[in-house]
Amino acid sequence: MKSIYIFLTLFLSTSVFAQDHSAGLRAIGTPHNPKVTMSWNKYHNLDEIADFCNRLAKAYPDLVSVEVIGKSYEKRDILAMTITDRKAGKPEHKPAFYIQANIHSNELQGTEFSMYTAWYLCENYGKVDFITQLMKDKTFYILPTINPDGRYDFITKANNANTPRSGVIPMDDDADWEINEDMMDDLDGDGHITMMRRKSPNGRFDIDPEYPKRMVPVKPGEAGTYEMLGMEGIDNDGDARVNEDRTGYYDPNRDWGWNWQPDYVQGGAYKYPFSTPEIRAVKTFIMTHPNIGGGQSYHNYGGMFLRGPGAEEDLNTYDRSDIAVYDLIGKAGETMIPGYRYLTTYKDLYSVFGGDLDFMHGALGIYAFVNENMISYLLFHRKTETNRFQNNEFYEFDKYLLFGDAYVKWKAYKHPQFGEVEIGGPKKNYIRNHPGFLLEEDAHRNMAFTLYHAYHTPKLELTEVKTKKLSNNLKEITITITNSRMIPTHSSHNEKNMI
Ligand SMILES: [Ca+2]
Ligand SMILES: [Ca+2]
Ligand SMILES: [Ca+2]
Ligand SMILES: [Ca+2]
Ligand SMILES: [Zn+2]
Repeated sequence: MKSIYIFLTLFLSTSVFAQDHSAGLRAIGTPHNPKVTMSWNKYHNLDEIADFCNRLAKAYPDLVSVEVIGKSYEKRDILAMTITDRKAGKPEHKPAFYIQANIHSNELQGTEFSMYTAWYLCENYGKVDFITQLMKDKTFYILPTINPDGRYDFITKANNANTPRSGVIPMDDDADWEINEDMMDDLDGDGHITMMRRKSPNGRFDIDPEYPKRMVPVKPGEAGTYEMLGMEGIDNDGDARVNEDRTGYYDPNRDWGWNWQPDYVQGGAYKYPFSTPEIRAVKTFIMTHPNIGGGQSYHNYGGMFLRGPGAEEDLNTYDRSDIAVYDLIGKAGETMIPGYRYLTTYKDLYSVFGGDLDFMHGALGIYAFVNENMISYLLFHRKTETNRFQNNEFYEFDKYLLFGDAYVKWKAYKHPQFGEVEIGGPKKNYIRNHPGFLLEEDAHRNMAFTLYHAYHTPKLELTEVKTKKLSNNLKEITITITNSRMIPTHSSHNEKNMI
C-alpha cells in the first residue's frame, strides 16, 4: 500500500514539474507562445506589414524569405513571402499555392488573413504534423498587399467604407481638365467621411425610431424631416457639384490580361492590359513561378467563394473536369466558413472582364478562387442578408456588441454652401471590414480554406518500380507514378491549350 502511495506521489510531482505554468494552457488550434507576436484583431499599416514579414523571416530563416517584387505608382514596395521547408526541397521544385490580397484599397482584411496564414504555417511547423508535412510538400507565395498605395490612402486619409476602391493614379473623372480637384472633405476632422443631412420641409427622410443612427426614406406622399446631401464634403472647385472628382478612378481588378475590355465595355479598365504598375509587377511574379497550381485572391464583401468565369463569353475555359475540382474545393469551403457560399462570378455576381480570377485560370490554368469576405451572417448567424447598408443587423450589432463604436454620432456643422447641416454615419471600417473580434476567427477559417486547396495540389509518389532484363545488357524499367491528391498535375484548360 505504501509503495503505491509513493509511486503516485512521484508520478504526480514529476508531471507537475514538467509543465511550464508561466506559459498558461495552449488553446487548441492556435500556436502557443509564438516566436513572432502579432495582434490578429487589428488592421496593419504598411510599416507593420513589412516589419511582420521581416520578423517572420528572421525567426524562421529555413522557412521564410521576403522579397520586393516591384513598386507601386507612388513607389512603395510590393512584398512577397516565399514559405516552405527548404530542407525538404527548393521552393521552385514544389507545387505552389499563391495568395494575394487587398487589390481593392478598402478591402483590408485579406492582408491580415494572408499574414495570419504565413504566421500559422511557421509557428506550427514541427509541432502539428499536418502543417509540417504541408510545408515539406508545398511552397506558399504570399503577397499581403498588392495595392500598398490604396491601403495607405484608406488607412491614413479620411474615407468611407467604399473609398478608395481604386488605385491612386490621378484621373480626371468628370472631364473638366482638372485632376482630383474635388475630393471628399473631412469637415469635422475625425478621419471618417460620413454623411450630411439637413432639416428641410421637402425632406424625403426621417430618423429611424428603432435605430436612431439610421435615416429611413418616408413613404410616397408623406413628408420627411431631413434631406440627405451626400458624403461629407464641400464643392471645392465651385462647379456646383460636390466631391465629383476623387482619388482614381479606375479598378485595378479590371487590368489583368485575360479577356480585357476597354472602359466603355468594362467600367474601371485603365489603359490596356497590365497598364497599372502594381498589376504588372504581380503578373510578372505569377508568370515566373510556373509551379503555382492553386491561387487565392482576397476581397470583400458578401461571404462568397467565387470561381470564374467572370464573363459568360469565357464559359468554354471552364470545362467539366476543371469544374469538378472547383466544386469539391468550393463545397468544402461552405463547410469551413458558415454563411459563405460557393458561387460563379458571371452568373451569381456580375460580369468581370480582365479580373484576377480569369487571368489565373484563363491565361495560366491555375485553379483560383476569390473570397468575398465578411457577411452579415457572421454577426448573429441569421440568414437575413438584404441591402447591407439598410440591414438592421448592423445597427443591432453596434448596439449590443460594439457598444456604439461603429457609428459617428450626428452633430451640427455650419457648411459653407449648404448652411446648417448635420454630419454622421458609419465609420469607414465598419461593415465591409470585420469588427476586431471577428477578424481572427475569419482569418483562421479563410486560411483553412486555402490550406485545403493547397493540400490538394498534386503530390506525386512512385508507387511501383519494375525492372526487366533485356538482351544486350539493357533493362526495361516500369515506374508507376501516382498523384495522391485531388488536383491534377495540369488543369484540363491548361492541357488543351498547352500552357
Ligand atoms: Ca476633374
Ligand atoms: Ca468626418
Ligand atoms: Ca465641384
Ligand atoms: Ca469636395
Ligand atoms: Zn474586391
